[in-house]
Amino acid sequence: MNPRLVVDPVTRIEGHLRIEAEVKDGRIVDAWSAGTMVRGIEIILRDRDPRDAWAFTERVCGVCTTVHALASVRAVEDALGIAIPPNAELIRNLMFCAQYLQDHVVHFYHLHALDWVDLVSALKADPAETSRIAQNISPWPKSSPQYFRDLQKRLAAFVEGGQLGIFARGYWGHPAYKLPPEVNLIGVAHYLEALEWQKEIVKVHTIFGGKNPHPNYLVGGAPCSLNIDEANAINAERLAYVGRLFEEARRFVDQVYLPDLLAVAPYYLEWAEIGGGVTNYLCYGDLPTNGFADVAQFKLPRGAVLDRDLTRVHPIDPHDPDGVREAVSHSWYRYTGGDDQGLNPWWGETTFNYTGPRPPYENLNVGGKYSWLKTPRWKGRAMEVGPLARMLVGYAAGHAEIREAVTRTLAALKAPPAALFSTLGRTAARGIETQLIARWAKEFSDQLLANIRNGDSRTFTKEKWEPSTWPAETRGVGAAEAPRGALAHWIVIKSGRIGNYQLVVPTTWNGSPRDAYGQRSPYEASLIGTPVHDPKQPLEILRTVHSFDPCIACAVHLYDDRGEPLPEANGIPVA
Ligand code: NFE
Ligand code: MG
Repeated sequence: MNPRLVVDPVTRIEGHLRIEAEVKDGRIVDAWSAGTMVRGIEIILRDRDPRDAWAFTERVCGVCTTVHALASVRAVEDALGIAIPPNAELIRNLMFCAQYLQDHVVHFYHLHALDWVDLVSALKADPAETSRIAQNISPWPKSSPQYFRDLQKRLAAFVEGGQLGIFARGYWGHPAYKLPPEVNLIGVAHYLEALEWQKEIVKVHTIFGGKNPHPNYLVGGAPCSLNIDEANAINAERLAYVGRLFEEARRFVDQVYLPDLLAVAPYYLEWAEIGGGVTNYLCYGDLPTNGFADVAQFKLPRGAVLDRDLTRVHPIDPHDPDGVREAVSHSWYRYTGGDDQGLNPWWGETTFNYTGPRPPYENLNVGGKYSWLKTPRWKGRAMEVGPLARMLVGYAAGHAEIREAVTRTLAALKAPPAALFSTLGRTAARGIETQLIARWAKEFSDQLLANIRNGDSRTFTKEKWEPSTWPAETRGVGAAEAPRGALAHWIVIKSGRIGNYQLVVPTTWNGSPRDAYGQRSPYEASLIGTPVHDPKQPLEILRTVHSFDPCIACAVHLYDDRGEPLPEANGIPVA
């Protein structure tokens, strides 16, 4: 028998992730996380026009669509010293908020909920009792006994027809599912409603960026014109539409997402003691309100929490060459100066070196290289990034709104702050954050309207647009908070072209393999101690891994049309 439990592919995520775990006496004692798809974006970018980089990097991923474009234009603006007009900042913030609202809601319902909600158990629910519970937790109107009865009939026809489709291989009936049938039925109802709703909020991207996924960006501003009275511009009618989309989003978050989170969590409070993982948390911060240089005015604060000490926030400087470094000791890459040295991304290298087993194989060679993700560290430490990191850093920084939202949620769950350092804490933090984002979106859209009314319709600057005005060599960092966590792009511009370009993305931080010192990254660390009731149905592994919301496409990239890693990429055979 395989000595390790293997989950490959992990589903309900973005990309290709493999988890191997050693289980002893019903608990995980060691774990390995591997991205099984190779990246190439950093190679594709070499020698291109830096003003085009956003269009390539944005296509790393269609899930966190837009954040890589944002990090990219910021990197170029940082390198060239370009300050964007206030309206461009607001438009970018609004696109950011739309992205978070969609991404977090979709994660909760479509990627994570079925780890906690037993779809098949919902068939046993009493529709009248379901309605009573739904009306007790929220004023959301779709809550009549008839509504739930109809839904249950549809679900029953689906299950009896043997056509479970994407739900066919679920672990339905697993004893770790604890919700009463009625709460399961509410979960199924909102799964379907969220699917409908999420296609609305992304229209914000089509208004400001022309399309979704992958809306347009612009070095120096935002690629749209503002004019209240002009039919082809962002006019009063479109701005009112944006306002309505955000209002509906706020209602959905306040009346569906958060009540569901608070209704489900009490059945799973043991998960507030499972899945903590590493003890350090990092945020670059985002949602600037006075230019990206004025970090103190960010809505999402920058900083690090170390050793879970919430009394202190440590400063983070993305420009510090000794801050973020990436090594490839256990990654299928090669560094010219040795794989164990951490390289700051400005000097980063992307050279493939596949030494892994050929399929079919039983196990990864975890003593050697075993992932396409590199291993980033901040001053040598493994850092968790994401909603939990943002809420912890905001809380520790004394950010009033974050503190209030975190405290209120903990009080509702009767849980101490230490409960945050867990699988449940990660999932709760994402919900808390979504609620804050929904409020801030309104502030940004009001501010944009006020600016236009006051006669400011500028959305971009042409300053430093011409490469003839650029220095012969310059470097920059574009830092951002993607939904899954701290994201930054490092760029070196030489003679008007990209000399080097490196992305260090949230899932690289969280899902990376061990470093040269054997320190585990967040996924691997968080799985230790996780119970596994039945190795054939590792539901518990999914709970913890999904709580991070993995996106492996962001973290690695590129396959050829037969599914083989590109053999001659970078001029070096990969095997
Ligand atoms: Ni493809 Fe991504 C986010 C980024 S993840 S989803 O959020 O950046 O690592
Ligand atoms: Mg990279």
